[in-house]
Amino acid sequence: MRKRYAVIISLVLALAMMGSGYAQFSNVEDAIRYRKSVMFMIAHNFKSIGAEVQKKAGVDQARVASDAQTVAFLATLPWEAMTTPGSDQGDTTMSSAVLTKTAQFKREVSGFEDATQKMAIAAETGEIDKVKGAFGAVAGTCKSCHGGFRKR
Ligand code: ASC
Repeated sequence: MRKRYAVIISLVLALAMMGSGYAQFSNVEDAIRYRKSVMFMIAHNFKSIGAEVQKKAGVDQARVASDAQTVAFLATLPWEAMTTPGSDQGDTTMSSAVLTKTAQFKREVSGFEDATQKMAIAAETGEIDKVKGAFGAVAGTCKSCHGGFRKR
C-alpha cells in the first residue's frame, strides 16, 4: 500500500513539474544541446518519410505513419530552448533574429507544427499521394523558417 502511494505521489510531482515549466534551461549550452538533439531527430524521421514516399513500390505504411507521428510530436519540443536568452551565441546555427523577431518566428513555428500534424493525419489514411503532398508542405515550412532564422 505504501509503495502504491509513493508511486502516485511521484507521478503527481512529475506532472506538477512539467506544468511549471520544468524544461526551462539553466544554461545556454544545455538549451543548444537540447534543441540540436530534437532538430536532429526531426530531420532523421522526416528523411525516413521522404525515402519511403519516393519508393515505386513496397512503401512501409506503418513506418510512415509512425515517423509522421514522431515528427508531429517532436515538432512541439525545441522552441523553448530557442528562446533562451544568449543562446544565439556559441556553437549554434540559430540566428539572433529568433530572439528579436519573435512574432514572425512564432508564425513560422505554428506553420511547421500545423504542417506536421496534417502529415501525421495523411499518413494515417495510408494514401501515399496525400502523404507526399503533406511532406512537401512540411519541407516548405522547414525551408521558410531556416531562410530567416538559421545562420547560413
Ligand atoms: C530536411 C532537413 C531540412 C529540411 C529542409 C527542407 O530533411 O534536414 O533542414 O528537410 O531541407 O527544405
